Amino acid sequence: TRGLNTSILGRNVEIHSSIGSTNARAKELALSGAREGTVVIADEQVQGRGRLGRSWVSPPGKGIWMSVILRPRLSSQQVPRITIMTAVAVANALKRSAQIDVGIKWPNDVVCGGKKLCGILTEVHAEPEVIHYAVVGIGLNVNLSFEDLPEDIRDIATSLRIEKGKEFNRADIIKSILQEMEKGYLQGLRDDGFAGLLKEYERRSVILGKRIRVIGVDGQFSGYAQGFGLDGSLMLRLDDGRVERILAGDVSLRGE
Ligand code: BT5
Repeated sequence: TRGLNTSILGRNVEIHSSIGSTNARAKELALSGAREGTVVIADEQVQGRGRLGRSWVSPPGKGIWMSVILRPRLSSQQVPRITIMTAVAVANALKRSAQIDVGIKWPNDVVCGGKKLCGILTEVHAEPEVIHYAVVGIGLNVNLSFEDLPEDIRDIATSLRIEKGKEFNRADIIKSILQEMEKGYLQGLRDDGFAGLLKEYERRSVILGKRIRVIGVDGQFSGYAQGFGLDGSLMLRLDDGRVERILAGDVSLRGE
């Protein structure tokens, strides 16, 4: 935490050389009362997780695999805001510490040249009106080479090293992510701050105004990505003119 310029996030950090999943560990800590802003970082994850039971490739020493415990004053409907805030924070941090311009693919991907550079996994323990805790997992490919990527994700994944042709110091990037996240957390998650944050999100969106296909919990939809709601949902204009509000799903840009 040397040189870390935050008052909440990262004041308490747990570092592991190898762990199953930093999100799983952070949830344990949150349940046993860990304070807000606690961060779990691992050099390697052997059971890194994505959404819906998918796995996250997290080889030793090559990326940022970290989870942050938050205790935001939001209702459970506003949970998607946390992912949006984090995506914007990662994008701003990457601009600052790696001089790279990235896009955001709703809901949880940070992308570069159409490939996934970073994935975000927000898990909450909540009742409808209150969130007891939220664990925000960030998986960012930093120094992986093309050969480090398993074959099955070579077409869809990238890293800072692949994009910029050089290696990066992970601690510097972690610090800027935590600083940007703290700003987003304190200013952007509030009702009056979130509209501004959404503007930044929209500016980086790679789907806004495009024709996309979404596989959501309520089925599959095709349409135009028209905008994002104040709860973090996606507004999709269907071919019959109706607008479908989608809370979570997987977006594909290619084809129909
Ligand atoms: C995500 O899920 O993108 C959320 C990833 C969150 C990872 C972090 S690491 C720290 C913390 N601890 C955890 O255990 N997890 C969090 P989803 O949108 O479901 O995307 C998962 C899909 O991305 C996989 O099915 C693969 O296709 C692809 N994938 C897996 N590993 C990848 C990698 N390293 N880089 C790019 N794509 C990857």
